[in-house]
Amino acid sequence: MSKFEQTYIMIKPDGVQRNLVGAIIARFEQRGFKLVALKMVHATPEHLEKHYEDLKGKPFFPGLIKYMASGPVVAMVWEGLDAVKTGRSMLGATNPLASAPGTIRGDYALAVGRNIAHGSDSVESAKKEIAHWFPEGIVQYRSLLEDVIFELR
Ligand code: IDP
Ligand code: MG
Repeated sequence: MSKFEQTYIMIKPDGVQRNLVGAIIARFEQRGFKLVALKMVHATPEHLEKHYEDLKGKPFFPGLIKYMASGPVVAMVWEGLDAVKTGRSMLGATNPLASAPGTIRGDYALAVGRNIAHGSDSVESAKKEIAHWFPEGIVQYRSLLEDVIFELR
């Protein structure tokens, strides 16, 4: 297991349709995070209901599942210092109207129900989400940039 935290980041169907996959990946790469898993999936409603099980009962839940199942998503795991919290701050607020410019949602989105990307909200949910989307496991490798990006010694 790596000494660094991992977070589950997912480009939602609107982000894929709008050709934002490369731009979003570039932000995580440029920030200094290491990509340890990546795939495109057209998820089933059942898989998405499990991913969003904490939101079952919310009035927007059926619409959320329909939106997320409407097309493929890009599922990723990014690793690095404080990956969960920093991933969330790079995404911006849930409602893009409240997201600061410079964040992913603040730069690319306008509607809460079409907010481009997902990021885990805690280390515990990151672990659950990574296991849910990558049951096959993630990739282990040493980034040669680690010595440059982090104060390891
Ligand atoms: P998060 O994605 O910022 O963690 P959550 O509260 O976990 O926000 O909600 C999950 C997703 O559900 C949001 O990203 C958004 O796509 C959708 N959502 C949240 N609140 C609303 C709403 O009030 N209307 C429509 N969709 C919503
Ligand atoms: Mg959430």
